[in-house]
Amino acid sequence: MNFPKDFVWGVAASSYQIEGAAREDGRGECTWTRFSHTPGKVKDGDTGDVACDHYHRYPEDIALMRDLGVHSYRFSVSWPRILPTGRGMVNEAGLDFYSRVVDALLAEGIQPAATLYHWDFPQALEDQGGWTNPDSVKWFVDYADVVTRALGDRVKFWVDFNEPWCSSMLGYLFGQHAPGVQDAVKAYRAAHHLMLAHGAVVPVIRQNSPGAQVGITLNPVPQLPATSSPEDIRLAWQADGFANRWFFDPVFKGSYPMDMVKLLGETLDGLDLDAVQSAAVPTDFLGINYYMRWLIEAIPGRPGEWGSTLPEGAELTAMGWEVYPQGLTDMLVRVHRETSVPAIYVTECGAAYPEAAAPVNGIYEDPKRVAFLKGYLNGAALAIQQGVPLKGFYVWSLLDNFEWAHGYEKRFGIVHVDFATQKRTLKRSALYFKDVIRNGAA
Ligand code: IFM
Repeated sequence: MNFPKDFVWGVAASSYQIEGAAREDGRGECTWTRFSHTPGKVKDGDTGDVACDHYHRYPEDIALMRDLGVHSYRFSVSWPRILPTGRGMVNEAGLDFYSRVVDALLAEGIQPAATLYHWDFPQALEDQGGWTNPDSVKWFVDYADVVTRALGDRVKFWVDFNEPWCSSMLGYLFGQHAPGVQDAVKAYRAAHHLMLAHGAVVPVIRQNSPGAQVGITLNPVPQLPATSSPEDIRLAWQADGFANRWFFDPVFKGSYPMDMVKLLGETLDGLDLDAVQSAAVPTDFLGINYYMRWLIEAIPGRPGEWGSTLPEGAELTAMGWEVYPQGLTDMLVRVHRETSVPAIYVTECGAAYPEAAAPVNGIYEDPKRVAFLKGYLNGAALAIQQGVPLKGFYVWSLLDNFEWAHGYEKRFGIVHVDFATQKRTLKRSALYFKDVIRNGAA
């Protein structure tokens, strides 16, 4: 499958997952530091304190990117590294770190693609309610203003939020992510403020970074009925409302889906739902992070409740997510059909697989990841053939890293990291991706 000549090939990562240096050079505490240091929250008690030590090793990591030939690197900025208490005093050392990273990327001809919020929220602001506090909109815009003023002359691709579904629902509803709250009212408040913050921040980024492309990254998950029963079909649409439409509708229509508003009822009490109009601010692109689909089935004996299941014999990654590349094609086509966004980027796609025992001739063999990438890249190419304005694809992730509540056990990297020594070793998938980039074909 061939890709357009100007297609952007990239790798992606995020601050808390790779940087480490959690207490260095004035960085403030983030919710993930607090959460991961709370016993029982993260597998094996792992934390991001050191992670891949990218804070010190970024020159080596950028050299790896250069050798692979990637065009763009999607990284995120750590809010408490810039503003240790979330607002007020700016930590110049934090800004300087990202400035050095950006300069080093540009020196290698790699375009920086910066995400402003990939989940490392300042703990000092969480103590004031975090995203459930209406002031969070202003806190975020002020932080974004500082970052985009400092880097906006050189960074010309900005993602404001990464996966607001995860920030609100995993963080405040299911409690699997920091800050570990389990409260539906708070989750929908957080989601609402994230949407308002998106609407408010886009013009600020545009002002500070003239000519930049600005967008948001969502993580749509196809919600398909497990059977043709009317109840499964009805519940799959509800699941779609929960996972997809609750975020897509604000961003592209300026409203919440009415069926969900009715269903959620008093959970939404006190929210000015009409204010979400402001989230439908024009953007230059939409980022899609794509990993899985859910098959929705009614739970017997619990009317109106649904769960997700897997097709018989499904091939799974180490996360237990089904390998189903057609889902990417279908989702890209749907998003293109239902929104007017001029460009779409896959800002993350990749897979975790168990670590190979040892490298052979200096390479970790990871045939399943190679097959995964091939399948999903073909899925992306099929979407382009169907008219989707897909402009780039970022593999998640360059390095094995801190996979949130799973700690270091789940390895997504195309480059292996030995966390005891910090040695980086290529996996076969990195070489495969290098060929894809060189040939413009998967
Ligand atoms: O590691 C995460 C990333 O931080 C956000 N998107 C999904 C990835 C894999 O779970």
